[in-house]
Amino acid sequence: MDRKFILAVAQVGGIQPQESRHDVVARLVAMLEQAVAAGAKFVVFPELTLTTFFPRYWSDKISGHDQYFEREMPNEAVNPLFKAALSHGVGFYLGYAELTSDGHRYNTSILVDSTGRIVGKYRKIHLPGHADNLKELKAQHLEKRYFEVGDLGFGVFDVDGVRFGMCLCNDRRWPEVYRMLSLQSADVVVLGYNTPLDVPGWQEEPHMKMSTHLLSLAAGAYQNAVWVAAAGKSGTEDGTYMVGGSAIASPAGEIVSKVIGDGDEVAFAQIDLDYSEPFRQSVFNFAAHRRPEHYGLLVERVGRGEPLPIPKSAGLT
Ligand code: CDV
Repeated sequence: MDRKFILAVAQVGGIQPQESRHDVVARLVAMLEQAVAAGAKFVVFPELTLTTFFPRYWSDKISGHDQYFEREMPNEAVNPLFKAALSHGVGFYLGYAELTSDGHRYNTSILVDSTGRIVGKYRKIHLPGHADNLKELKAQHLEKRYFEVGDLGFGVFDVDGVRFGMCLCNDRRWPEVYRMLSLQSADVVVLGYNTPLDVPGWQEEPHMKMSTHLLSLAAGAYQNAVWVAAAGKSGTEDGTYMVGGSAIASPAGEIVSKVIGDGDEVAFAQIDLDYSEPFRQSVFNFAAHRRPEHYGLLVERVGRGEPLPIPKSAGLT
């Protein structure tokens, strides 16, 4: 890819539990072709793209939803997407549920380059929701039950000459994620998401679900001088509304492109990797201004705790 290229985010409208992967993949291919027609070189698809957002359903056995997991990637159902991308010479990001040959379940995403090779893999680290059965609720959020915490860390990968970092959904709300990726010189952070309007234990005004989503993308982009592109599932899935707003944020912290609806829709932005440079040379010149010797608490402490002791040299009694 050149220093300037067109990036697309392909939002996927609600997928019902009975919909087949073949039908979903046909929708993805149609959007990939729209993106190609607009000149895109890379397309971002959502988290758990291939099926309905199954962590809303309880199962007594962890394996009770294994029909929603992929045992290999690519596979017969997803091949048309790989083939279409290869024939057009575009790369893509895809999220899916992964069941490994030794029985581990992860919420996973991959990066595929323009030659159809999988060049990057990420397993979701910030798993939201709960593991217990809140059976009074129609839609639960059981990611903590069905997935293990990812074991691959936050990697940055070369895709056709551009450094891509990736994460998944809830990760986008955590500043540590973007900083981990930007310290490895990521140029673009891509992510997929599923954000139900109602999440057990998460009280927010409905409109805040959209504004906190966009705020997270813009803040991550600005504070790390990276481009951030996010594609969601949206619309109604089995009676549960999923927030849309698939968007691209620039290193200036602006949302420069965003879908307008909550169905299948592609949004585009002209990415200029050189646009990050003035930010990287000035206010966010990490090498010049970061002070890791004062950030120890970030890795020592997980939850909120007591204030740190004030050094004696402050002269306070
Ligand atoms: N799939 C997600 O990770 N969703 C979370 C919330 C809504 C549970 C999110 O941060 O969007």
